[in-house]
Amino acid sequence: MAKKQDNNKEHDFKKAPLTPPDIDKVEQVADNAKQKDLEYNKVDNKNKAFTTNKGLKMAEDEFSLKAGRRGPTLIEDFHLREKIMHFDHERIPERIVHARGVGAHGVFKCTKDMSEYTKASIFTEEGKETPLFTRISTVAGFRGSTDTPRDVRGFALKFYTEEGNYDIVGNNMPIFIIQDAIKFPDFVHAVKPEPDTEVPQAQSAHDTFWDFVSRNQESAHMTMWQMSDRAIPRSLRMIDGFGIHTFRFVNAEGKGTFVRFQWNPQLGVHSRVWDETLKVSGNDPDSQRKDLYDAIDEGDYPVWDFCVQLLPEEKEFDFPFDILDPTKVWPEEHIEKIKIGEITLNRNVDNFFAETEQVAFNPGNVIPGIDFTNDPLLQGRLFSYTDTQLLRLGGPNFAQIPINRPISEVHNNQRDGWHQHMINKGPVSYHKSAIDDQSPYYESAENGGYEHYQEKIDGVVIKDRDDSFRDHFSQATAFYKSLSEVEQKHIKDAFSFELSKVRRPEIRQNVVDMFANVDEKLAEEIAKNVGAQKPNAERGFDPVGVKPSKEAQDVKMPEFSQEATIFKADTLKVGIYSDNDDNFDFKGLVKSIKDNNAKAEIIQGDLQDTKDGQMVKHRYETVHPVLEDALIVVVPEKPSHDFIKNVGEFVEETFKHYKPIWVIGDASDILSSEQEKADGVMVTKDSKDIDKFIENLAKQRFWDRDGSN
Ligand code: HDE
Repeated sequence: MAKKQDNNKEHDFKKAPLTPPDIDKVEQVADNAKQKDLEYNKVDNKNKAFTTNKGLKMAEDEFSLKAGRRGPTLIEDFHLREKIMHFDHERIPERIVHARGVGAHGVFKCTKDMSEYTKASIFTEEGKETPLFTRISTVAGFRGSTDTPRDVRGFALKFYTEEGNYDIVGNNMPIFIIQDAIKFPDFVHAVKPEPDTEVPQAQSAHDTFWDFVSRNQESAHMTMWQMSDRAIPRSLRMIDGFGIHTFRFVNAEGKGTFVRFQWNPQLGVHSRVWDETLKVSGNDPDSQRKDLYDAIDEGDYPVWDFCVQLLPEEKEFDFPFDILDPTKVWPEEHIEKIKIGEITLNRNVDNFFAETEQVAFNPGNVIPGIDFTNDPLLQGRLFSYTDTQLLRLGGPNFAQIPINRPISEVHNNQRDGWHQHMINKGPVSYHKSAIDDQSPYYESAENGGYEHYQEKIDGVVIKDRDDSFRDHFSQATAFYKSLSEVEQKHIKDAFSFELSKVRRPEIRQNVVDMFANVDEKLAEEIAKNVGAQKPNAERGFDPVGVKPSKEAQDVKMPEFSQEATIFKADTLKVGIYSDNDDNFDFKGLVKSIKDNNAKAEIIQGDLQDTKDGQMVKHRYETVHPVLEDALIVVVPEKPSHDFIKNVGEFVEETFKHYKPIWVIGDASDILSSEQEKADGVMVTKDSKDIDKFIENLAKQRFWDRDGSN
């Protein structure tokens, strides 16, 4: 008999039943006001009676109401109509950019009191924790596109502070492709699939993108980053985040300080190689969202050091670049980076649509102590995000959606609109009023009311930008020169790949001419690969720009080379390629890998546990070697046909992508003699040499392997 539901019982949302793994997580964030707030909307259908949306219990949900068993369906079937109506409206417009993304909850912990510079409460008390939600995305692809195109990653943060929501809507690269918001639609039209054919999907390797780049030279610096390894991250847990724009900190005395934000992963910044990325895309288009989801689920919470660069207002004009220019970094050589906090992602979403899809970021969401500057790109963004949410989320009340609503109270005279959830009481919805004691009342700045920074502005109304924004090449060159040889080669290869896909030869020529202004040799090598003539920097220089000064070009930015990043074995995945019949001590090997904080995944012909009881994660057919960070081949005494048939591809691919290989047992049929001698390849009789292997794993890539990186 069906269980009876007690409808008279008051629904206590706070005591909504939790499944066992969730209880642990809720415990960890028990002091997290946003998690508690979200509990109010969580629904668990387990052991509940089926109802319509109006709460009517239904006896079944499989047949529409008909006139006769073989007859027509009746319009009075409210249940059918409700269900189909809801289904017909399940989709909302995807984001025009950053459509594909993954969300996670976390916490920001302040590690340094910054009250000298800002009164923003999240930055002024050491040890204070603030709940946050993040969404990490690709830019160009549609919502259903692959996770691993060559693309920038969006990295948006929503801090649920006691003073209201504060958003930093950033990217994994420190600069942007244009300087002025008015160009954004042009850029996006150029990079998205071409409008006549709607191809290519999630790729910049096509004519319109490169045409845009070569006709808009402010894109030079960002394009160099986009062609760098940063655009093909190993994992979303291994990317930086940058606020990009120059913002303003304001302290309790009203003094302003220019500030730029960035957050750096404690796992280091790591990338894939291009050939590997292409294969990952085909083999697991969801690889990066799964990677983040699994890490959080398994308790491997990713952590970022949250840092600022500060610049006193008096020093605004002391640099060879304009500090408001979003196509320029603030090199650490000029302005030091200070760690002020940590971001930890520690909870997955419960529902992708409700949280990740409906979250609405806006760089205009600020709190007292944070203000804007005249960065012309930022100014345009302040308009765009509210506008886009209005369409995407279907009305002006999107701030009431659970993932978007603040943990602080909301009181104002705004009323009505689609999907209004607040039931405001009383007759007053205007200011000023003698009824209700002038409520809601205004709060002074001293008591936490937001007041805009009183910047003095003096200028003529003009459609132009300052000459200080016109040097487009110096930092592009400085970035290139700051990279290692391997990284530089990857940039050359990326340009060559992309331009080879450009059908119009004149665009290829325009691009190499333009990039000869970044580095002549680089441009020449690309030109050779893509059938262009010897590049001509003069021809490729748009005289709207100014030539870089020597001072600007000579700046060093070693902080952006991935050679200088953190290297650890933590959370990296080791594929243990082996045979079902083997008597090997898998248990011991798996344990020692785990003891070093890495992951072990046994790969065999079928999913039967190993003889010593270890779980087999993949079959040879269901995992591609590109999805593992390193390979251990456990060679059995009598290898099966299947083992021999597949081992070649695993070794080849892992070797070709410069990753560690360890053959345990007789390697004569497994490795060529060159492979056996190569860097990062180990052959041993047994699994005792685990320490050496872990060292290799932490190193991740052995670029010297064949000279063809
Ligand atoms: Fe965005 N951007 N953007 N953008 N952006 C959007 O807002 C826009 C820019 C960034 O995970 C849209 O809700 C304009 C810079 C991220 O939900 C839209 C300009 C940076 C996300 C929009 C820029 C970003 C967006 C699309 C030029 C890095 C995803 C859907 C002035 C600092 C947020 C939406 C998420 C999303 C407009 C430039 C980052 C249309 C007009 C610079 C991470 O409002």
